[in-house]
Amino acid sequence: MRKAKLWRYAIPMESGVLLRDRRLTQREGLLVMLQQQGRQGWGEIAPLPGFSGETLEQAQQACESWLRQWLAAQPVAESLLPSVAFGLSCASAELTSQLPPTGAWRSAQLCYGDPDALLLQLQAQPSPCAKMKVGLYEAVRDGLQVSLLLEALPDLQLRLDANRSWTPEKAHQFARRLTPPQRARIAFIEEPCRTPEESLAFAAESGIAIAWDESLRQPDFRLQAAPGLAALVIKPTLTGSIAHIQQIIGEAQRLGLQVIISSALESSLGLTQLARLAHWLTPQSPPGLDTLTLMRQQLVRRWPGCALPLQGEEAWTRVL
Ligand code: OSB
Ligand code: MG
Repeated sequence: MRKAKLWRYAIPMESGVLLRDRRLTQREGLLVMLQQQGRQGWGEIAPLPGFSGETLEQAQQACESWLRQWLAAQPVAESLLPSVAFGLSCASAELTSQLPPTGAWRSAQLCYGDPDALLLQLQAQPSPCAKMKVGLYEAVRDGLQVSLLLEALPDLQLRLDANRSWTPEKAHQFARRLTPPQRARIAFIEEPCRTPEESLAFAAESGIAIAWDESLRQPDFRLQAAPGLAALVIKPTLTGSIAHIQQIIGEAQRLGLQVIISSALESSLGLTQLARLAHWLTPQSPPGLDTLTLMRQQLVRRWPGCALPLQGEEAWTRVL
């Protein structure tokens, strides 16, 4: 006997969460629950505005039609919409116990707020791993800040993310503030320049390793090793099912690339599932999931140690 439920949720965000150019006041998405033979599987389907190709309405339609076929025990293909394929694959993987319970609960810590408090927090960790957004202010200032952080924490693993914001000149100004040993200590910088070609040229010139994030979702993208390319940052909500993610990770590993599982601002439900996925599929790489503090509530399940209140079911809208 199969049963399914589908709800819409909305979670208030901390004020001032900026996403590309828009302010995100609440995070909206769908919660799906599958039931079979006394077992339950949950999934979160949350297209990210400005990043996902699909809207929440389109995701809901696709999800409803998938669920109807599943309920009728008909063979049903993965949705072509990445957020739908991902959420439904999580719910299915929980039903079959394919998704292990243990999570990679230690993420790369996002650097924001008071720099002194940040230093203290990172110093208290056994093998600190941090991620800093760059390209929002002057490139020279970014360079100085990265240099300070690396000097203050000799065993810091540091990741940077420029979200394609630098011209080749800006990228060069940034790198000039760092000595060669400091450059070598940067694990990678995500998408330093506006095109993959410029980013690869920057890696070659600066000796700073790079990672693909946005480039992975370009229609003409082909996965290839390249000098200076160290890692892929995969956001499953923007990518597809667990099986699809496994396939990309396999290809990346054959090419010698590191893979980082990362958040697309999922709720605590999606984030805990991503942490479990990371523990299972990329155990060597701390995932990029430090985004729960941008929200005011948790959903369905708590992130270990997080004190934010859990949103109750009464706040959800049942749609199936
Ligand atoms: O810039 O990589 C980004 C989250 C949502 C949308 C875009 C981005 C992010 C993150 C997630 O940075 C956190 C991480 O990757 O560590
Ligand atoms: Mg990124």
